[in-house]
Amino acid sequence: MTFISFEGIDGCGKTTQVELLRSRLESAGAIVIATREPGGTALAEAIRAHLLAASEAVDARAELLLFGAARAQHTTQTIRPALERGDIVLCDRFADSSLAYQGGGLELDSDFITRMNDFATGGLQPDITFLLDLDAAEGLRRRAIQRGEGDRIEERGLEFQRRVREAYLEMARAAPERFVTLNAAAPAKIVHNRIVRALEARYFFQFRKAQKTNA
Ligand code: Z5A
Repeated sequence: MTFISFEGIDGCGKTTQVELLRSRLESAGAIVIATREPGGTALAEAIRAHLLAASEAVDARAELLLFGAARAQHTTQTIRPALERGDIVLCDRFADSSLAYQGGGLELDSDFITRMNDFATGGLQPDITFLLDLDAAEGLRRRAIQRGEGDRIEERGLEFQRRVREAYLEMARAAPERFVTLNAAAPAKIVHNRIVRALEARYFFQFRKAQKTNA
């Protein structure tokens, strides 16, 4: 079973790294499911659309519970079946995002969020989590270049993003056996190579052939 999650503040490069790793793994012959949170099923994608573009003020507890609902559906419908088939699952955000954003950013009770996550996932945890650590201002700058206008959560601003980053760093310090923290300010190719090396060191994936091809 191999469940790999990618975490970090907005604009840290998760999506870029998921795609690079997917392509690397597939060229080495693996069957890979790349998915995301909130999302990964029709219902969870619908929740995502409401969460990121709600036209009314969203209560913080309602927001947390909607992320939890999307996670429960995603875990049951997409992630667990893929892991049971023996596929490698790459997930762009998972339960840690609620602890970082709704816990660290919105300052909701992190013990409750942990219980909600356990309830939503049935206790499923990634085997390894790559934390792409980036300065909050740089993350917002990248997102502004990319899309021009931010979504509802991005618009919470710099101080919010800083609290989110700190919450991630604290989680990574508390669980070094699961988290690999990488400097996301490095060029994308270098970050990717560090991810591949960390996976080789922990899982002995057969990347060598693909690495030679792509070098
Ligand atoms: N959220 C939450 O609050 N609670 C939860 O429980 C969950 C989520 C699950 C949507 O997530 C929102 O939901 C998010 C957290 C909240 N907050 N917001 N908004 P999302 O993952 O879909 O949104 P995001 O964090 O903003 O991700 P993103 O837009 O997909 O960005 P990214 O994946 O981190 O980065 P990227 O798209 O790969 O790259 C961003 C830009 O930087 C792009 O132009 C790249 O070309 C560039 N880039 C990438 N890597 C590099 C490097 N290494 N150097 C320079 N430039 C780079």
